[in-house]
Amino acid sequence: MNRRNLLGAVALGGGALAIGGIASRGIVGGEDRPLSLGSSANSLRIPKLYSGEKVDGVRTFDLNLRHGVSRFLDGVDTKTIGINQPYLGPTLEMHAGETVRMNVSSDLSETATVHWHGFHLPAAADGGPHQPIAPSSTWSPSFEVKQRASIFWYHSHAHRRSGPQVYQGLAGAIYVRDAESERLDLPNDYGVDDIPLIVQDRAFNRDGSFAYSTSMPDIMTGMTGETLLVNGTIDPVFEAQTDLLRLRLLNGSNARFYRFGFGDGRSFEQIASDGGLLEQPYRTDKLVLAPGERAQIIIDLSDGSPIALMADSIGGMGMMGMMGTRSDRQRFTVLNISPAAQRRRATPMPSRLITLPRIDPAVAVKTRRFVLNMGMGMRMMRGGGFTINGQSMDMQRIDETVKVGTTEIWQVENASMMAHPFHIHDVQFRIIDRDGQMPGKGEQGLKDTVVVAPREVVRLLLQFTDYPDPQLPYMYHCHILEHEDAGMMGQFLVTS
Ligand SMILES: [Cu+2]
Repeated sequence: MNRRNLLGAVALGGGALAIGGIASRGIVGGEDRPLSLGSSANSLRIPKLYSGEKVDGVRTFDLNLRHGVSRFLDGVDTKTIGINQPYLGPTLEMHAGETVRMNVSSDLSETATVHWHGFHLPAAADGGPHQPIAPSSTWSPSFEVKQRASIFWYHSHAHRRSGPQVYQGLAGAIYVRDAESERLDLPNDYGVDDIPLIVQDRAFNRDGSFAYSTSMPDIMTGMTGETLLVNGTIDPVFEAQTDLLRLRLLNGSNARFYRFGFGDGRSFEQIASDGGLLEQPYRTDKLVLAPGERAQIIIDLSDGSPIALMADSIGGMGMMGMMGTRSDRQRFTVLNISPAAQRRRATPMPSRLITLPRIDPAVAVKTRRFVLNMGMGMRMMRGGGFTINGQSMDMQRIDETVKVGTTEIWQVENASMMAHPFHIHDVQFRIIDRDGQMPGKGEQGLKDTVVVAPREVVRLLLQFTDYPDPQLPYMYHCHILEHEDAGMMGQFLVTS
């Protein structure tokens, strides 16, 4: 931890003491002891920023998957999974153009994987179900960071076990930096005015354990819970030291969709989508993120009043709601923001951010259709109902083969009764249209996960620029993790 972040952490701890007398230990991640988190007004945990070590010019990260114990609720412990810590992992910081090596060791009792969500990399380094990490073994992929600056994330993608492993905590954020974004006058001070928010809903049993369920209704709707964790914090408070605050929102939930907005209805600037900055800030007062999606926003606190980032639970359920057994909470407080009396003054926001290349959909050599469906009745009961183009995931079957160096249109159609976030590995794509209409301004940048509503047709433009491999596939799938685990996933090769 550098000095700046240490000061930030101390300031946060002080804020928490002023508000609720909550113990300030465990605010910055990285400790192995159980975290002391009460049930109200806790300081927001900021994951430790971890930049690895340069070894022979390669930025090297040592990541250890482990079982842990965390205290989210008063008086009871929760068994969790974390990376280098009891729950979740550090925020990995890396730079576009450099080579990284990830030494991922596992002390877990079951096979896991770590997928670098949103990264353009060789299939062998992707961390999908074909790169299992057995207990007591180490997986060490190396790849060049070819991403634009944004928030990405790493999480379990184990075959049929992504849902329970991510639920227990096998996830963390990645900050990719690049020269173009660093030149812009945007809040950029990690833990001070640039904050990752990993938003996850969880259900707990009375003994404190996570209530992860594989009942049919929970698989159909995806696993939801009534308690919101933000970076592993319940009811978090953040004391802002600056007028402008940049929040990097990551929907790390297994299944819940959120519409974010502020309690007082104020507008904010959205500056980035999943894979990078938008061309210009987009002023709005609401923002929808499905599981897997990210966005960055900048909020102006110069009026000094405390505000709350809220999230309404939306979508997804559709007609499935009537089949669910648990009540569904509709509105969550994500983060209480308390501006400090002394704050760094706001500077004007840049009106332009970056320029993205224009790609003409007419250059696409092929259009592929992907029809998402959930079979009903007996087929669903037997667990074979989650399909893409009528087929459930089969590790031995290659569904699509793409030629390297080509541009394609992928047309994703939702034939089911609930919305699905469709995620594609290896590429950052652009949304051409939704039912023939231009996507909203917040979706006109780089994306790797896209919501497809019931009966909607979404067309995506993808460029497959490199990394041919005749054998190892990439995945495409629904990012409701219970749907992915139940088979709503397929595999594509990129070949020369
Ligand atoms: Cu789905």
